[in-house]
Amino acid sequence: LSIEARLRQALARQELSLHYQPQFAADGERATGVEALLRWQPPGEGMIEPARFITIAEETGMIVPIGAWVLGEACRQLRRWLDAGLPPLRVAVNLSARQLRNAELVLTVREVLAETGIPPQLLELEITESAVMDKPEEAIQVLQALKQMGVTLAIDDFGTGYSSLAYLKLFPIDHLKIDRSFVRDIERDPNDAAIAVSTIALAHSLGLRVVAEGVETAAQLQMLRRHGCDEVQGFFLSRPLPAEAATQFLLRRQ
Ligand code: G
Ligand code: G
Ligand code: MN
Ligand code: NA
Repeated sequence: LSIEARLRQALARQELSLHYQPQFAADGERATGVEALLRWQPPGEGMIEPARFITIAEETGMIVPIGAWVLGEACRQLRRWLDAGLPPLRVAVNLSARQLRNAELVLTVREVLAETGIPPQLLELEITESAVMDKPEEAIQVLQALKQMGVTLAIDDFGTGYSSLAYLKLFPIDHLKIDRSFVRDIERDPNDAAIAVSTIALAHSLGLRVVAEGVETAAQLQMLRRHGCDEVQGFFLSRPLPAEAATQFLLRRQ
């Protein structure tokens, strides 16, 4: 079977699932949301990480139906959490460039929101800097349509692509996620520290909230907090968890 056919089968046979990585207010205490991360578990095989199939899913276009499933599943999970009495938290879903260019994205999001009845602002869509900068004039229209529905929009992997905050300000973005490559050496490398700190300051001056990803140590967390980073995500706080473990985690942290 081609990988495209295997992916099609994976979707039909429910071999895909989502793991959820909690995000926290910068104090590291209160969970503010989760990022949904795709996993593929073919029967009798080990878990296949997205790094090994996302590119192929994008190239073949399979990311469009897979991405629609991810949007639906993430919102259904949030519905279950809200119904279980958890305080409102955001669920963040990664979108690929291919999805952003697909005419049906806006419709898919509208349908998922209607079906699950979750407050639109609790759905966060993460779009990489390179995906929006690929065809900025097309991206801006899609993002505006999504924003009109009330969803939260985030730029993912910020700092790894080519864009300026001034340009990004033209997009209806709410959050900026500092790429983990700048967080990794934030204590040792003055350049990385300067990039993180000035990104936080500039983002704030433009009215954007900042999420730092890849926080792996207490010292990184402390430094980010000291410089006013709003939210944090990373292995130090929690790894991505299967739905059931994420539920237990969130119930303990509420
Ligand atoms: O979960 P992990 O760190 O292995 O994710 C690797 C990459 O796959 C990340 O860049 C992440 O954004 C991407 N990814 C994870 N889940 C999804 C998804 O549902 N859709 C898309 N488009 N990308 C995803
Ligand atoms: O590109 P994106 O930011 O969507 O990538 C998310 C990926 O980052 C997930 O696959 C997740 O497993 C991974 N990740 C999350 N937290 C950490 C961390 O603290 N350190 C590292 N190295 N990877 C992380
Ligand atoms: Mn992401
Ligand atoms: Na990222």
